[in-house]
Amino acid sequence: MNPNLVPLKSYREYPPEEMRRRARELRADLERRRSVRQFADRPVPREIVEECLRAAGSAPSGANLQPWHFVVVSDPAVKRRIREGAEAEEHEFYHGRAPQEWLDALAPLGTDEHKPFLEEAPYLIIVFVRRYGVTAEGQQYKHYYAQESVGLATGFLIAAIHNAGLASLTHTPSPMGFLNEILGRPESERPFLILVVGYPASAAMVPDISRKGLDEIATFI
Ligand code: IYR
Repeated sequence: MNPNLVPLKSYREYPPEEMRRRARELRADLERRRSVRQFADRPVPREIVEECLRAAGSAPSGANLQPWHFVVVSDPAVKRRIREGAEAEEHEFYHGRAPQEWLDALAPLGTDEHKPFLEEAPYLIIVFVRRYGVTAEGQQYKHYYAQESVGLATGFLIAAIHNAGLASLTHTPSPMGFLNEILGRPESERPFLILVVGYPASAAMVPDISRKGLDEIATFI
């Protein structure tokens, strides 16, 4: 097949000073983002979530196969079932499944098996990896770098939600198979994570953490 190429029209170059300013401003704004575990029950307009999902859907992916699916849950009854499923798994995790080293690493965060935010936040976005594609005719085809691609889309989503002025939490009860059942997703899809989305509670507390400096995370050669 011949490549199907069109001229690059969307690229914008900025003068160096503007480039510096933009790089600095986005860095400073992303540094303000914190994972939040206490949410207000204030509603969030659905269009905001839709726009953030469109941003996520613009992420690069292996062979542009876009191997992601996002299930947006606002129905209180479904949120409750997800909370129940997650808390059952988390109970196992905190009372036996997790090695002590893992529990020690989590201790500064103050997390436990109770996950009220799964009912309190207005939206749960369950991100699924489509392990393979299925055509309209039911033919299966391979996805490439599916995990990596969905990780990239999730990063875009988290940044878009932050940029819109909302808080989020990446939540990964393990194992997450119960989400397929509750949400009616096929065996071809694997839950990647739950993104909890909403306004932070007015008295929300967050762990007192810091980020590694550039010297620690990057090497220039
Ligand atoms: N899934 C558990 C444990 C947990 C694991 C990691 I890695 C974290 O960064 C935070 C929590 C929970 O949500 O409590």
